[in-house]
Amino acid sequence: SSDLKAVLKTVIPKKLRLFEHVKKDLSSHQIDIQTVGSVIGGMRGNKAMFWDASSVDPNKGVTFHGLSIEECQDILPKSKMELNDPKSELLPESMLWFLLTGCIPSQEQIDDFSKTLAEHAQLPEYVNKVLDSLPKSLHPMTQLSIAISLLNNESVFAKAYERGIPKDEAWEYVFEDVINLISKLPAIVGKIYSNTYYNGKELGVINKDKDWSYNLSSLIGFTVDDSINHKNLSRSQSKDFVNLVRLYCALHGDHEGGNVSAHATHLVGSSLSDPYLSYSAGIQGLAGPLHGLAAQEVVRFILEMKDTLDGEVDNDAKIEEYLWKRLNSKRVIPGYGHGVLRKPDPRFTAIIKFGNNRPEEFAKDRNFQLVKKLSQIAPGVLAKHGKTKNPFPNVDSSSGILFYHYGLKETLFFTVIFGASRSLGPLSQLIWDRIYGLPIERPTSMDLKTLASL
Ligand code: FAM
Repeated sequence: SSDLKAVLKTVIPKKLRLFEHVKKDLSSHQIDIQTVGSVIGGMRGNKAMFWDASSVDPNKGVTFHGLSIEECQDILPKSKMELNDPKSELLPESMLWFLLTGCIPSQEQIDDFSKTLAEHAQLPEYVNKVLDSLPKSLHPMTQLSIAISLLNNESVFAKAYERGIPKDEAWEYVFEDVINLISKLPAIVGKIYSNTYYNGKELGVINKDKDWSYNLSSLIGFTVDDSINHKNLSRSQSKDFVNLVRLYCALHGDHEGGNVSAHATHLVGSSLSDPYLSYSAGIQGLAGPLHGLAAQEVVRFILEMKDTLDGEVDNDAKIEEYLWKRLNSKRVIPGYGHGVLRKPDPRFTAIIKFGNNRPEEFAKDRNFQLVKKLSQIAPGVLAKHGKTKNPFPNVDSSSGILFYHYGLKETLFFTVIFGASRSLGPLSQLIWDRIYGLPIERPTSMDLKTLASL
């Protein structure tokens, strides 16, 4: 990571100059009009946060420093082992580098960076022990937030702050914590998976010559070469699971600042809680069914629907009927709708493309076919239902069913992978929050009597 830090240092002065200009000359510039609707309506559409690395256009979806998903797939480095494989996907560590610095890393920089991450992957023994002591029935997302909180014990930022550090040095310690935390996520994810579903059996290894997603996949028993006892697991032999993790994690890394996980991380970090505590808060937000937990809800929903349809995944009328039943029982259609987007999520489209490009795997997968069919039918039904402002599929609509296809069938676990990936953006922003020296976040609340008397 020393190289990443060196690159970051080269971009800081220019950014700081721009920030100082904004702060000094534009602070009283009006951006938005505050309404009562926004105060009681989850601040929807309120331009009230500063977030630099990604933005979400209601019609075009996410861009990362202005680049679309396809552009990132074209430009950002892949695994050094698979340079000639056209199906090899961009690496999440390339996305992290890009989000943090705004610079496109070279292949060599990413090869080194993957190695650095793998070298710091090992968990302290007390983290393993606490995870081992948790009940298997504890939701994997709760386990994830516990593990990340525990690492606060390692925080160099927290220790430095206690010692006393000048404000403009804080980011360097935060940087160290962030890289350490992201390095350890594959091992945390692997440990939670093996404890919850395989009695703590070792399912794979950290290989220092492999990338972050490869190691994550290995630790949950998904790499053909490295996995221990691979033959005993019901797994697809395809190495494409690793590519799915790469694509999924790179795409889920950031989605501007207003979503619950990003916002929670930023808010908690603004009180100078260290990155472990801050991101643990983000994870707890991601664990809500209207946010990241939709990843698990969609798969349960698709499987249930397929059962009800008795395998007739082409039967439009039956699908419509199923959707209406769900809506009439006042339940949401998981994987549809969005707080900002007003068109199909391009991340959904990218994941569907991943499946379409692999007909040998997915052409006969009826769950995958149902996901695609649903994306044609549900928007019409939701539009007729007339409530949601966006009847189109969001990111969670497609991804889980692809994991399921490769043999990752424990639905409650899907959001944990989302949790590993969402670290990239919010933790990059946290470093920048400290570089800019942003203040503690402290909006003002209003009571009902005051609102009613307006
Ligand atoms: N099915 C049924 N009703 C829906 C709906 C859906 N998929 N999406 C929105 N609505 C309803 C919503 O419940 C609300 O009803 P009430 O007025 O009775 O409260 C109404 O439509 C207006 O909502 P909205 O303004 O269009 O959406 P919000 O910005 O309030 O909420 C979501 C956005 C994502 C929470 C909402 O669309 C939803 O609940 N979707 C299903 C869950 C889901 O897929 N979440 C994952 C989102 C994903 F992008 C992520 O964060 N990982």
